[in-house]
Amino acid sequence: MSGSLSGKRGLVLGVANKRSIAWSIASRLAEADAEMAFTYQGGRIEKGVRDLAESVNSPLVTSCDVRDDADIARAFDEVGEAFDGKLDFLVHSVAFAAAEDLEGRFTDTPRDRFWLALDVSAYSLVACAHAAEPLMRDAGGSIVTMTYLGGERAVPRYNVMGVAKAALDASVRYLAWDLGENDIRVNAISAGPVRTLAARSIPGFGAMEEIVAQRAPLRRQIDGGDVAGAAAYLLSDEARNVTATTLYVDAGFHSMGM
Ligand code: NAD
Ligand code: 0WE
Repeated sequence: MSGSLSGKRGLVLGVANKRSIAWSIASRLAEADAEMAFTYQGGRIEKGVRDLAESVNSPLVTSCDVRDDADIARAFDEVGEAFDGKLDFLVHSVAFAAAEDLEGRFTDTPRDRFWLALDVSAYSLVACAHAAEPLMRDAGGSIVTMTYLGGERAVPRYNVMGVAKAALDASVRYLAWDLGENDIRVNAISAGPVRTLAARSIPGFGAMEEIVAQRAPLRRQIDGGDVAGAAAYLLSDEARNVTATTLYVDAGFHSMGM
């Protein structure tokens, strides 16, 4: 298939397994003939990520812990080498909070785990945008990150992740201003609950999916494919004048007051 993603080169952060939102996006982009490098965190998931990457003929799979500046610099150096110093897009699909902070009370979040959640889930976008800019500067580029309504409104138990998403959302706007002068766009996709492996481990996740299916205007749940379609649009030239925005892929749930 050829289209406005054909021949584009990108980096995808955040594939852990085949259910990851990052993988839903990557497999859709591969169908549109994009070429992608992948980073993963930790040896435990390396084999799985390598197998997935191989299935879309990826030229590069490398580890990257986004808490580590040197690791980010090395990974982006490798990307530059694999893609002749050029990068068209970046998919940032990374978040982490300690499991105990996604239950119970936000009030109980200790200082070190507050900063851990913000480091991995918000600052990492700033660090990656900084590293991507030199590779995107000549031809322009598109950066997409994944956010959630819990950064704008209080969602019980989303807690410190909500605070991290608020920081991520604001970072999107400031990055869009800075990088806009080099024709680099920065946008977020706000997805409703998607049944990824990480999400399934969250107590009460099934109940949240049901609430969305009852209350959202479209009265149904969303899946990784829905998110992938939105990402393909934002990463394509079709979205050439779209930046600093949030595209909701949540069956309309965010619009409701009751
Ligand atoms: P996932 O577990 O598949 O993806 C999260 C990724 O973050 C994993 O690949 C993990 O390896 C990576 N990660 C964690 N700590 C890292 C670190 N220190 N360095 C590098 N990578 C690290 O789960 P997902 O649901 O696909 O989440 C992807 C993104 O989508 C996240 O930003 C999440 O907040 C967002 N999101 C998810 C949902 C949902 O319901 N699943 C809804 C809206 C937004
Ligand atoms: O962003 C998310 C979840 C991201 C996430 C998931 C985990 C599970 C495993 C971050 N950190 C961790 N840490 C782990 O140890 N979502 C939007 C999905 C989600 O998570 C919730 C939600 C929703 C929706 C947690 C509580 C309430 C609602």
